Amino acid sequence: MKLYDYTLAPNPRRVRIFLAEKGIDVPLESIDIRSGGARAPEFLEKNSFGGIPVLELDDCTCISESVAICRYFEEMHPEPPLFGTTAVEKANIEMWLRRVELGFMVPTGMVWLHGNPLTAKVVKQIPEVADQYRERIHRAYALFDQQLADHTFFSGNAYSVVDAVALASIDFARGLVGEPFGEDLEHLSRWHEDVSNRDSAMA
Ligand SMILES: N[C@@H](CCC(=O)N[C@@H](CS)C(=O)NCC(=O)O)C(=O)O
Repeated sequence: MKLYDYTLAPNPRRVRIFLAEKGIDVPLESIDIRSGGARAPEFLEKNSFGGIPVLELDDCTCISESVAICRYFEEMHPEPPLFGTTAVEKANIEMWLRRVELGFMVPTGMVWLHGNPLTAKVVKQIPEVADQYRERIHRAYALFDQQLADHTFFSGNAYSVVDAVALASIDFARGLVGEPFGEDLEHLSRWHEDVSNRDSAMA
């Protein structure tokens, strides 16, 4: 088994954080996405959509999509449960995963593509598109702050896969994309400090 990875990319980091929380060790193989490694014909045989992370099992089955890879490991190693145990917990975690993905990571990706010189060759950049999505990033930050005002973690009072996904996504937005959350968002700041201080954040 191996996980195709790239240290600086946010989506493989989600999986690395998740695995660290579970205490699972998986060999990593780095794919240089900057030189198109995840779009090379031999890599497209592992993931026809391109992109990393990809988990390759010993029988050569390949699983892509960061959250799908996390779900695989949840099934194989149920403890500690990071996708919830009751029907309500599972639904709540799914709800927050979709909110982080669709309400935050999609806008972050659009600002990255349309507003960053590093991606100028990837798309025909439209600065107004970046501006619109930048607003959505900050709207999502405010909603996250509201949720974290009375919850220790994103989906309640236990650490879950949402925290792993949110930390990797938010750190990408704050860092490479250049859209940090404001210091006035005290609950989001408190959560960020807490989850960044866990050993898994270094994964
Ligand atoms: N929805 C996918 C996104 C995968 C993705 O966009 N990966 C980026 C790295 S964070 C990538 O490989 N980019 C290079 C490329 O697509 O060629 C997931 O959650 O795994």
